[in-house]
Amino acid sequence: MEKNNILEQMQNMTIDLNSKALIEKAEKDGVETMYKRKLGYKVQCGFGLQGVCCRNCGMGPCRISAKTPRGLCGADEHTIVGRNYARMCAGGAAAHSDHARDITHTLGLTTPGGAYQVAEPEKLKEFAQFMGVDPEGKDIYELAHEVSEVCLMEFGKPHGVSKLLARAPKVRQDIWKEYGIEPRAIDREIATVMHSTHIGCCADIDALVHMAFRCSMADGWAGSMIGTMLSDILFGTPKPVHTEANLNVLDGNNVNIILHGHEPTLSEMIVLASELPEMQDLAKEVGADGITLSGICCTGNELTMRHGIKIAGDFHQQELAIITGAVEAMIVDVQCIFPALAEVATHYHTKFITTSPKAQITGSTYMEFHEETALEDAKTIVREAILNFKNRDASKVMVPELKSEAMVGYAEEAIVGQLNNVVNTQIDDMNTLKPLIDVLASGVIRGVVGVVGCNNARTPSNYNHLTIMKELIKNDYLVVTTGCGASAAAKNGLMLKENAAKYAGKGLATVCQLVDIPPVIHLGSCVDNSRILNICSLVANALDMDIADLPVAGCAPEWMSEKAIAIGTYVVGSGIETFLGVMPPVTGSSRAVEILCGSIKDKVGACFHVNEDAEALAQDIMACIEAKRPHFEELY
Ligand code: XCC
Ligand code: SF4
Repeated sequence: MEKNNILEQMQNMTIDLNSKALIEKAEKDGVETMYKRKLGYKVQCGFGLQGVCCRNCGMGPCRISAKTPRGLCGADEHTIVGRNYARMCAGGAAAHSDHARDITHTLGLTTPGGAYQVAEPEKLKEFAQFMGVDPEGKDIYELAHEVSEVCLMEFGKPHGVSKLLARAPKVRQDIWKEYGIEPRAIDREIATVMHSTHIGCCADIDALVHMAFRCSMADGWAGSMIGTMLSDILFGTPKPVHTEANLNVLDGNNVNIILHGHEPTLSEMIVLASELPEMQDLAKEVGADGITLSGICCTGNELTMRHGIKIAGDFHQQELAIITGAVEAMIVDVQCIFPALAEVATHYHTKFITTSPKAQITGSTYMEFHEETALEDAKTIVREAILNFKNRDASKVMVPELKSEAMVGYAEEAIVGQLNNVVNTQIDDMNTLKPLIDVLASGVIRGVVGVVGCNNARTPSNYNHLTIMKELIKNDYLVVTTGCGASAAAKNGLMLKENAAKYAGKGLATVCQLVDIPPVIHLGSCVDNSRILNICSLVANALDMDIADLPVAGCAPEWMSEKAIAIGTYVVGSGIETFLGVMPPVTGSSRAVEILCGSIKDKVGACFHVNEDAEALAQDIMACIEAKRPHFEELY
């Protein structure tokens, strides 16, 4: 292949101009990136793509084809696809929930004046009450520890179903009961899927899908919901705040520290540590002007939501960030971290620092982080980063030109409150929700769409996200977003009220001006998709409706992780029609496709819709919401 041709092909795999510039730099520097590796994967495995490869036992791998329609044990394509799909849901639920478990333990470690404190005592009291813990007369830290214990039980309690289901409208709870997908203890649902998908267990596609739903429900309506709630209690409920996004946020004269991964327990401590005078002084001593923190992936989302910390980039920009040559340290915890970062970092001075026993990576600098010694650990890590500044090689530095401004930090309270012209109101009655409901019911805003999730190398990075978001807001659909979708929106100016007139339709643009919100609203990390469940529940409860009656939809235009599949599944399970821009590996089973994209709707009131053409997917979403509107308006 001609050299220029290779470069062009790689650059065509992203629409981000900073990324294109850095892909070129990577070529010059002789560094391999995901974009280069993708070229080597011209043809992907057809069995894998269709989900019909089984390696659940040592007699396999068995692969279903016309000539071999059954595995050695006799499993057919429906069984194999169903088992693989259920295992993806279990993987995703495990990741989100294990993250939530760590946050829950951290709440148990809070002390007055300690590294971890209770930032939102009122929210804690309210949540305690909801979880059946009486806050009356208790010291706030005593209460925090008690709530921590009660929440930990949600992971492994021997009896009963998730307590958080009670947040949903009663009709919805009845639907779950009827279909039998009320999740029991989180760990139990995950273990049950792993057990049932072992060789010689479940071999019925309906039962496998059912199990996948129940497990995913444990993610959305237990793990993720606890994760978000306790993160707010520990670190503060996000409030609207200004930030900047894309790799130009790296500062040429500062020590650049990028935080990448997911759990705020680590990143919040790095923020604290880096603000200490001793660290600022040390940065000056080594010749820098100061310290710039920025984030990638959901750690970036958590930090920007709570502190306005700048968003360096998304999942597909993690290697490129190091290739700028301007990063002293990339500090990671868990999830979505390319192992490739270790190799990329060897070409530059960047320290690639892993911190979690759950995500150790060969070739990284491993500095284990413990919540018990959080601030000390964070200081050690930040010091390591600062001292690395002297190793920066100016001849290798190229910080690309572009960044965008954005308003972020819209928790449930902020969205509802902003529409009500009061930030951080208590969302407890019809009055507070009325403005939101009114603009929806009148049709000034046609509907609300959660456009969320990852970047996937099977589509040009960011293309599907932006195409769909722009089309939706142009037609007066309000977009809420989390995860790497949120980064895409922030990088491209969609999170600015000032741009509403340019991108949004007349109705939405007017609302944006009136109540001071951007047309695309940053709702947080992927765990924070539970905020979407909360808002939908609040609105449905206020109107005495089911979530499935609301003019809302979910969309994951570039999903790639197992977490995203679990999210999609619990969103469907919650009665929200869900649109995917990338086909999940289920096409090998006609039955699986039939159920997931069709008959599951009879059980839960919604299903999956897949269209790999982003423009067409946007049209599908709008058509689906429009079809819901008459019924919604009638009920209203
Ligand atoms: Fe990971 Fe959460 Fe996906 Fe981004 S969106 S690639 S899961 S960081 Ni969550
Ligand atoms: Fe093959 Fe059955 Fe073993 Fe899967 S479980 S690898 S289909 S024999």
